[in-house]
Amino acid sequence: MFSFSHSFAYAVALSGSISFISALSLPTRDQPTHFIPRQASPGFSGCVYPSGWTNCNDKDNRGCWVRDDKGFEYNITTDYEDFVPQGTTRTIDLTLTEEPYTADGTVKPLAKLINGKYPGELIEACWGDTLIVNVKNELPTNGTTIHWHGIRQLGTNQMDGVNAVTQCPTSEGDTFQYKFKLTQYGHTWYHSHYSSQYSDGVAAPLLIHGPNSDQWDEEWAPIMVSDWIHKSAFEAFHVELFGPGLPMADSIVVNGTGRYNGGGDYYRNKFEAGKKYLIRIINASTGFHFHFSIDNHKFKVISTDFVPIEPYETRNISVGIGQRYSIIVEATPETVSSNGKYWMRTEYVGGCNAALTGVPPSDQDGQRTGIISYADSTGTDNPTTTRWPITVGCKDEPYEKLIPKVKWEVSAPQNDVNDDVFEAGQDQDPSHGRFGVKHWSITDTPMWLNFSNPTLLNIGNTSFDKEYAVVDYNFKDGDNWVYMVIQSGSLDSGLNKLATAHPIHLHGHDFAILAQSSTKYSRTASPATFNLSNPPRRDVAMLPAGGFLAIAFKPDNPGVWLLHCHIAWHAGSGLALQIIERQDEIAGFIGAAAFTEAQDDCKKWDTWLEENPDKLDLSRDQEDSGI
Ligand SMILES: *[C@@H]1O[C@H](CO)[C@@H](O)[C@H](O)[C@H]1NC(C)=O
Ligand SMILES: *[C@@H]1O[C@H](CO)[C@@H](O)[C@H](O)[C@H]1NC(C)=O
Ligand SMILES: *[C@@H]1O[C@H](CO)[C@@H](O)[C@H](O)[C@H]1NC(C)=O
Ligand SMILES: *[C@@H]1O[C@H](CO)[C@@H](O)[C@H](O)[C@H]1NC(C)=O
Ligand SMILES: *[C@@H]1O[C@H](CO)[C@@H](O)[C@H](O)[C@H]1NC(C)=O
Ligand SMILES: *[C@@H]1O[C@H](CO)[C@@H](O)[C@H](O)[C@H]1NC(C)=O
Ligand SMILES: *[C@@H]1O[C@H](CO)[C@@H](O)[C@H](O)[C@H]1NC(C)=O
Ligand SMILES: *[C@@H]1O[C@H](CO)[C@@H](O)[C@H](O)[C@H]1NC(C)=O
Ligand SMILES: [Cu+2]
Repeated sequence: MFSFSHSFAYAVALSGSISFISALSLPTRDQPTHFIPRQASPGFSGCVYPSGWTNCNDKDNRGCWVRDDKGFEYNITTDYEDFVPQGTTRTIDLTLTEEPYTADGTVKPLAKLINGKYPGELIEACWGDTLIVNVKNELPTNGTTIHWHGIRQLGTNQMDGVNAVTQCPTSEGDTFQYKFKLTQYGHTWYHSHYSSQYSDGVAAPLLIHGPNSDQWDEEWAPIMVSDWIHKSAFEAFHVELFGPGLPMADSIVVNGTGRYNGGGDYYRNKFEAGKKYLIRIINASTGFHFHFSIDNHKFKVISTDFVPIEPYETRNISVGIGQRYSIIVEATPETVSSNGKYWMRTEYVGGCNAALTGVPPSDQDGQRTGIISYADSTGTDNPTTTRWPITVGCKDEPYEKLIPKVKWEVSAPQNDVNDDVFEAGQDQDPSHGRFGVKHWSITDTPMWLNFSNPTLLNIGNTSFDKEYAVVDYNFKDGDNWVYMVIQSGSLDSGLNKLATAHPIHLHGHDFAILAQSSTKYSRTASPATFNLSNPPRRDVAMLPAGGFLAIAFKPDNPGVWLLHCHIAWHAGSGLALQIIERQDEIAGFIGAAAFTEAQDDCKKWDTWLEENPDKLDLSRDQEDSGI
């Protein structure tokens, strides 16, 4: 019988004292490696595992991943929080530049690109790999950091890529090396966490091959969907704070292609009749919730963020910012179109956030953004299909449909949940923020950070600047739970916060959604409604307008972790807090080298600032929280 204490399982035991094994050495087997080719992008040569492990992932068994000669498997039911196969190390070089870019027919003069592309460089890797990513900043007037959205960063808080929290920004001409292990699988995106920078283009997909909860024949590389703004996002953010009105996006861009005032193009891809396609969607928007559908095609949803779920069938999917879904579309339309072509629709939700400018009227009905052509279709004519009768709303997929494959049973919390109720909203008292204008916040004070002073270099502190919005989670039992409630708007009316829906993202953890309600939290009645039995889990969840979100996670990852709204304008305005998890254990957990490196990088940043006052003067140019 195989036992999980086997030496090459990835083991993490974090109760009381920490024993963390970041990169277990390989079993003493032969050196040759095993190779699993997969075809998501042409440049990728496949997965590499130690000799003795064989691929068990084929089109009839997508749930299996690798198997050894004793019959042990890593598969869709393996608890990836505890057991991870031993992959390979991949090194990737990224360069950030500022240059004009045209995604929708109209030039965006100050686009900021990763390796000259938008979406930026696709990083493709495999479950259990270690990534080394060298990020070179050639942006003339901005620092940068890169955040690996949803990646656990277990024991590597300093690699989370949040300036003023885990590091100083990387300055112009400098390179920062990120190194971390991929303990999860699925797809995500990576993006800048420096002010509004990702909204200008510093965002790209990250695909980690692993098992899936249903069968498919062909896989597509991830599709990054986003709103697109022609002017600089830094200018647009100025409008968020000072008006007039709210910042508007110009178009919807599907994997880099969109239409604006008659220019640009639709996203295009092909289906072969009868095949099942694994399609991976990422909402990389700035301010924008969307519904995705393909006319006449049903599909199955198989994952929420990094969490594989029991497949369910639908015709449309509601994707909040930062969220990801994998879907399997069978190329068998319910009604065959006359020319073999079908509209792919990406509709933004009015009332959820600000509207679009410049969308061609013909595209407005259900927002036509892409064309799927069957292999046998001909001609250059557009599809003639009509939209499914769907209604769009500013909310997550139905809670009860999101059933995780690997079950989590949530036990009673270590904290009193009523001590940890946070009000997310727009603070109606301008004196609580900077510049005498209204700000978004989730603690009493809108977040405002000093790029030169990351929290990670302040972990000896007994108190923090209120604008750092630090929340102390000093709960020592990493095997058990802490709960948090996030209320949209005021619960106790102290600050008169305005209620709306927000996509809430937590770093360093997947969280269980104990409740997602559109009514106000009640300290007496709500806890009894919490779902503790394999609730949905992910790393971004919609907080319903006027309602609340109750989440649970295990404090097994000492570090400083951001929790924020993923509407970039709201995070920039201050809707964010940082959880200091097991403060006195962070230094030992991530290791002393992390701190000396962070200090060196801060020196470089400070020196660059001193030497380039004409390029960047933060007393003048910092208008947002910094994240
Ligand atoms: C899948 O993996 C789990 C644990 O990793 C193992 O217990 C189970 O037997 C595997 N399933 C199959 C069909 O081998
Ligand atoms: C970032 O760069 C933009 C130009 O693309 C500039 O307008 C803005 O002031 C810079 N902001 C910061 C904080 O570096
Ligand atoms: C989406 O864009 C990425 C990055 O440019 C590219 O590698 C990938 O192939 C595209 N995916 C699809 C499905 O078109
Ligand atoms: C992305 O998420 C935002 C905010 O939740 C939403 O407004 C927007 O419509 C989403 N975009 C898509 C294409 O689903
Ligand atoms: C999406 O499709 C499902 C299944 O076809 C349907 O029940 C549901 O009402 C649709 N959702 C919306 C928001 O229209
Ligand atoms: C808890 O959530 C899961 C996943 O959505 C669902 O299957 C289950 O029915 C829920 N249980 C209760 C008691 O609501
Ligand atoms: C930001 O932090 C640095 C380093 O701690 C400090 O020298 C500087 O005075 C701070 N700036 C402001 C505006 O507080
Ligand atoms: C940490 O504590 C010192 C000393 O009290 C204080 O000056 C500093 O501002 C604190 N750091 C933060 C990030 O609040
Ligand atoms: Cu928000």
